Amino acid sequence: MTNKVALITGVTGQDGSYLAEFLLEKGYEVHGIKRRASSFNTERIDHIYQDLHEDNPKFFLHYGDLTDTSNLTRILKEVQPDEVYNLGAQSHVAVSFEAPEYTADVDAIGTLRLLEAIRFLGLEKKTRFYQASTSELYGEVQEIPQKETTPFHPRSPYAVAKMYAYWIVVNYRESYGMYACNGILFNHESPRRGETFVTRKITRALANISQGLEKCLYLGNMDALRDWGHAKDYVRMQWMMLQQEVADDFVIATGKQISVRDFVRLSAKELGVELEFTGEGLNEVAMVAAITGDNAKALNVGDVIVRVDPRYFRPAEVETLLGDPSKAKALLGWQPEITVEQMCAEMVQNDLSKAKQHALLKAHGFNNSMSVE
Ligand code: NDP
Ligand code: GDR
Repeated sequence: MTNKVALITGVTGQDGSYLAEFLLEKGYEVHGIKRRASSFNTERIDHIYQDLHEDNPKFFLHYGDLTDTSNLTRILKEVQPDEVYNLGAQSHVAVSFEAPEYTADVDAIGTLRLLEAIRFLGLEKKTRFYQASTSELYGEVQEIPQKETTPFHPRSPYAVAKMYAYWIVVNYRESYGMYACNGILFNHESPRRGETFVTRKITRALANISQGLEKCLYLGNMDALRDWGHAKDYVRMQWMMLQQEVADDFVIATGKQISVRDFVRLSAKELGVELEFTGEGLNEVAMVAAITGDNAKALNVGDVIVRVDPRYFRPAEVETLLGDPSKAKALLGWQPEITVEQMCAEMVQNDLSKAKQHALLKAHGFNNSMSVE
């Protein structure tokens, strides 16, 4: 057990919630920054919430925002963390084309704000810093597979902002001797993945369709290839990176890739549905070819349940990503433990159980909507 103190930005997100759990289990005192919102936004961490009136609480939440320098400085001064994990971000690539300036403010300058606050407070020799860098930096890939030395070519405002963050972390390490690391993480998912990222969109929609709650899933580029791992494996690595003697940057990936189309296929299979893909480009559809289990009660052979909608194509696409995690394996002994098939099954089962609950409520006349009288 440790008595270290950690501060996590983005604690309410997918990775933040798993990392907070992981650090609490290791005995850390964990502080997280959450944003003020008009409705509850702590669903992913409610199960680890601790009533501050109880003895010896270890988990604390602070209101804050990566766009607010004085707020970040005050929190850092109060918390005096041994480790900062900067996971907070406007993390949606497609949304970054709609809100490029905000994305740059949060993802690029937000990182600078934190580093500067650490320096300003004289914490640069005490506080270790983890930056959530991304495989999106590779964008238009220059080499397959991608490793730490592969040149960057970002393809979205999100990726360009993250590129600034990457280099400012390297710069603060080189300029001020700060212990600051970039984890260049490839896509990682889980049942806690945000509902508009493609994997969760697929598992959630297919589960709903299997229960008759939705009719059709609309997707963009199904040819895109990604190296998908499980968030639990990846947050473990975030911590490992900060426990080394010398700060360094690491690619974290599984070394395997599949297409969005294959992820659709895998998800359907987990529901007991075989799909046949026909047509090309915008006319491509996926049709139920066979039903092998008893989960897809609402479906019939011949139903078209996936179509293409051009709204989900991006102005510039990242077609293929495949990571080479050899450095992390050799220097840190890290190895992913969960395969994409296991992860997909876990996500589908989680969404299926939610869909079944909704279907049951609906069948008994309850309205699931959140309307407030
Ligand atoms: P999520 O989108 O699930 O979580 C993002 C978190 O950042 C949320 O807690 C969100 O708060 C918070 N946030 C957003 N804007 C601000 C802001 N202005 N100030 C403070 N906090 C903010 O992302 P993930 O957990 O999936 O990813 C974690 C980090 O890792 C991100 O930086 C992402 O870019 C990066 N990354 C993710 C990968 C992945 O595949 N998951 C791969 C590589 C990098 P709220 O809940 O209020 O929205
Ligand atoms: P990505 O993840 O852009 O890789 O960024 P996302 O799941 O959004 O897209 C993956 C690929 O699927 C294609 N796609 C669709 N994507 C979405 N969201 N919705 C669709 O309907 C759809 N149809 C096809 C996309 O075009 C893309 O090629 C994620 C985020 O977590 C980033 O924060 C992180 O840095 C990177 O992973 C690594």
